[in-house]
Amino acid sequence: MLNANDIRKQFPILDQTIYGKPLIYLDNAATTQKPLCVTDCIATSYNEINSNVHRGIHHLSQIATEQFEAARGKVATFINAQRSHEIIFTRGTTESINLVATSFGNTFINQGDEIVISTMEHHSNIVPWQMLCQRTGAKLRVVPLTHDLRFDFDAYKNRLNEKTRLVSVTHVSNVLGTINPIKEIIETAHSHGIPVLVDAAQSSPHIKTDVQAMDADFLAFSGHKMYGPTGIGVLYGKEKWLNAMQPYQFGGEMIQTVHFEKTTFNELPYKFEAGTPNYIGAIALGTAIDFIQAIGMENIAAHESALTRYTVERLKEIDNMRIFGTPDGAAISFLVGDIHPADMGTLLDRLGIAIRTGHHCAQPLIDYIGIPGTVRASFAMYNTKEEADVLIDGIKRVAKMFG
Ligand code: 7TS
Repeated sequence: MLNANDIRKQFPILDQTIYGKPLIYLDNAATTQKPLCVTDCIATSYNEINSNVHRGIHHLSQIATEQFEAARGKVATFINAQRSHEIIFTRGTTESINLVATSFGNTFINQGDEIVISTMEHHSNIVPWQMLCQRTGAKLRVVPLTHDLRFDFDAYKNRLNEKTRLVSVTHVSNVLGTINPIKEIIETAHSHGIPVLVDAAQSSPHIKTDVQAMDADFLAFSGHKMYGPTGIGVLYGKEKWLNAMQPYQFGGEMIQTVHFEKTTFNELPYKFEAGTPNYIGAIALGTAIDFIQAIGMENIAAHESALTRYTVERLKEIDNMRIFGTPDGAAISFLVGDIHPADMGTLLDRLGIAIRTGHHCAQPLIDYIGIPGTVRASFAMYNTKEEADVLIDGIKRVAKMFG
């Protein structure tokens, strides 16, 4: 088991007051705070080894390149990828999904083809496919949810047919905290010969990611949601798909030879990394992964699940509490009576409690449930039971104000 109070010492931002109250940071699904080792790594990298990667013959460029490629290796180990050239550095989950929508889309999607997503997707796993469908005349098919807001597996099976070219689903819902049966989802798609993209933005910080065990064809996640810096993320893709796909962006580094008559493209992973990459971000993401590994993913998952279960039980003490779905990840969405989520959020903020309100970039899900939005508390490894208690007291106070 991990000691959250010890871990907090690595996160100086948590040690502050907001409106005179100790900060209770429960907006980790949006972004996590960064430990000192990550911010130190960023400063040290800029102060000591900064130099553009893959182009310099000089010493610093070689060190920067080595560290950048070592970070790629750490990511590969972290998600158990077979080959480190299956790791593409991107800006984050959003760019990773856009990359696949563009490159896989341009290569494999034609009029009449179908792409399957679910009702609980984040906008960044909806809109890129919607735009691809508009461009190509393909069709977006959406898997509904069961009455308890879980992925409807029977409906999913019915959505798959000979026209389906890709399934793209989230592993963990950013709104409901539901963990989807990703292995079974992939197995079912594969039995029809359909590849699957996994949106791991909300799972990579919380549960062990193993692309080989789940047999994912693509997997996307963001560094900033797992204690790493902003502006760096990952697309994992099976070599066979990445090799077959057209490049995403064009420019330096992604080419092999350029002549005005003809250009040839670089090998993986560089084919998909046009321009100067965020190599310092990647190096610091590697440090964030070291940090996570030192604490242990199993310990993190156990701590966050216990905290989520405890908070759900305590939330149930509150009159007119509605908890949406089954929060088995590290996020809980709720409403109290008819208190608007924005009012709840504003008043909790005055108590130093940072939570998220609204549609959480999953508007179709919120419409599906038929509510104006939710209040969402989401946990990280540094959150404590005491903080959950402060949240509960805060909600009770707000509820009392609204009578
Ligand atoms: N997919 C899921 C499941 C997400 O939760 C998010 C961000 C994204 C994709 C996009 O990630 P990005 O790093 O590219 O922006 N989710 C949230 C959230 O729940 N609140 O703020 C951002």
